[in-house]
Amino acid sequence: MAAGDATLISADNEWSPLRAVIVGRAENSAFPSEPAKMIEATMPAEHAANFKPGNPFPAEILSKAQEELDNFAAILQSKGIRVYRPRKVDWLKEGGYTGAMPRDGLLTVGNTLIEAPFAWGCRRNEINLGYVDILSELGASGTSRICRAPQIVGKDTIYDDGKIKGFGNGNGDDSSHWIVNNSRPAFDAADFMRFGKTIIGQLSHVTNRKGVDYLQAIVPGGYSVEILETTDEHAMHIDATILPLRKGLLVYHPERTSKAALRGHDVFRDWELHAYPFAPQPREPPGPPMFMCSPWLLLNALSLDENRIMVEANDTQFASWVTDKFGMTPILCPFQHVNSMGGSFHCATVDLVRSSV
Ligand code: DAV
Repeated sequence: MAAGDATLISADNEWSPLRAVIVGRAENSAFPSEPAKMIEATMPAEHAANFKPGNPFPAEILSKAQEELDNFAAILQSKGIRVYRPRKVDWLKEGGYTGAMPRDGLLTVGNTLIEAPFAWGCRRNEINLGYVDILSELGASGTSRICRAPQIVGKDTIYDDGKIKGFGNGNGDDSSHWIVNNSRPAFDAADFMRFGKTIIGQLSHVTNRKGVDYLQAIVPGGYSVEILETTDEHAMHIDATILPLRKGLLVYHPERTSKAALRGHDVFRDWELHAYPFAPQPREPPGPPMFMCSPWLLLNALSLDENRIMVEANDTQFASWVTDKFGMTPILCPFQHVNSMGGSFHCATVDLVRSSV
């Protein structure tokens, strides 16, 4: 590469030193509106009534979440990480959800940034509305590749006949477990993580078999996509199920996957695999409600490198555990209003460059 020709997209894993990242923004976000069966399958039952068209998140949550995101972005910048922010969009007016959760819509694999073919209709335009400036800047470098999501031609039939008939291991007859059918490729990028040349993902209520096949077809040569067996009947995003802390060391949610399932993948053959040993406690009021997530969101940490991870300021038990057991250095950062909107540090970011070590 010529001197000065910066690498704008290059990430092969989740733990090498983070050099460039997208950090989301919260303004004007609204509860996503999708068919009731999708909301019932994926969202906490006590908050289901909020998921209707034209319903903004409470103003105080949005303003505090925006402060948290800005503060988080400033922390990353202070550590020498290049931070990109999406456009401010009126998601309420657009009938969309948010600009705070870019991880769901964009997946970096090597030098390629892949736009997710969202299952959710309300998110179909999210990347177009919020991220085109970033995509055109990154795509102009000549050293990277941007793959936009395929157009849906004609009527979207992804919800036709989708229903839960019973839950198996998620690897059998796809359509029997999930709200979405297999009529077109669908995935959320947050259902996948990079482990070198192996991408580990899961089938879920937003990721179908055709989505996995499509991803395999467009990743750069030499990368392969493997599906982890999970037992999460509400599955939507793998990033509160597994958390790699560094090369060779992974923490997992013991009710959603198992050491045996992980060991089934060659990439984990020599890894230390640790079930997180405590039941995460729900946050108590006066903290904001977790409208969209379980307390296991504490596993949704973001690694800055093989020692440092961003952890929500309330998750002190988790922070002590990774410090005492693994010698990690957690960076505690307030993020509970972002959590309230559906994700934590991993969800709210897209790694663009992680330097190889
Ligand atoms: O445990 O509620 C959160 C994943 C968010 N992307 C959970 C999964």
